[in-house]
Amino acid sequence: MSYQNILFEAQAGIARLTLNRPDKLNSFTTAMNAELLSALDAVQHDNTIRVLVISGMGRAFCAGQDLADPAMAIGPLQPDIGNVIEEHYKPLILALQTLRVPTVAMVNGIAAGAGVSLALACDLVIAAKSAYFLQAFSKIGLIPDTGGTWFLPQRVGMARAMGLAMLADKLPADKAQDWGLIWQAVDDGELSATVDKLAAQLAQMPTRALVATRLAMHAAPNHTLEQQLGVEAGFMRELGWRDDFKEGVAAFQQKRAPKFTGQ
Ligand code: T3D
Repeated sequence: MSYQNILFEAQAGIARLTLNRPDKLNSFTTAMNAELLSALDAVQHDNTIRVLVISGMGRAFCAGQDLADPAMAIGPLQPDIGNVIEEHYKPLILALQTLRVPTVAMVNGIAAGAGVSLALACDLVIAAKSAYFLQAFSKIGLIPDTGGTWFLPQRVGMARAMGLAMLADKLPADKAQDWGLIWQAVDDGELSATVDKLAAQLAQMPTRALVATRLAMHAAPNHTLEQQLGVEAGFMRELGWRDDFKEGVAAFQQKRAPKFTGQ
């Protein structure tokens, strides 16, 4: 598929997906949502890819739903935006959460609305210190969507999640790091090199174990400790038969660096 609203490339095990509507702060249109899903599907079916990095072109990561898109039309032709969520945003977040490789959001600038949720749906979020996170929804009479009501309280606790969502204040990247919303805020000039290094590191790691870590962590809030111990046993059972586990143990015993294949 050729893309008009995103850039997508894969090299040396690292896939890079860049939202590419910089003049509209990379806000989501229906067309861009479809391209995102297509790119995620390509990652899912390419065994040579070991990590995905998502970023935005220009001064924003993503400003959420494009408010000028027909999907947000008001008046007689107004669509049911519940359907828009069901048809576009829900599959996007579920595709990211079940992706077979670890994911990194490189938040190069403004993240607002569903753009914040897109970043938070990635496994690791690295932001430029000049970036900020804005729960813009209450300003237009909506609620945090695209997983926002799920991600926010888990990461920052209910008091901060409620404050962010209701008041829609900009949360600077370094404070987002302090609050545990994101993994790391770095100087703007270091963002690209930091993410390149991280992506290269992840691309050499045991891919299936990283993804199982995501799945297990995200399953935990719905489980008792006993249930979660069972979830862990299930993943360990599966991973224990894998090449990467055998390689990891062999490398340890032979006092050498492991060579993981993602299998
Ligand atoms: O349909 C459904 O499914 C509902 C789903 C909803 C999910 C959501 O994400 S709802 C939340 C949508 N997002 C917003 O409400 C954020 C709107 N944008 C802003 O509040 C501001 O742009 C920012 C605070 C993010 C940045 O402000 P600033 O001053 O740095 O930039 P700007 O001048 O406002 O924006 C620059 C351009 O980008 C401007 O276009 P122009 O005038 O130069 O042609 C602006 O209109 C455009 N832009 C920014 N955000 C959006 C957008 N255009 C369309 N949709 C946007 N979300």
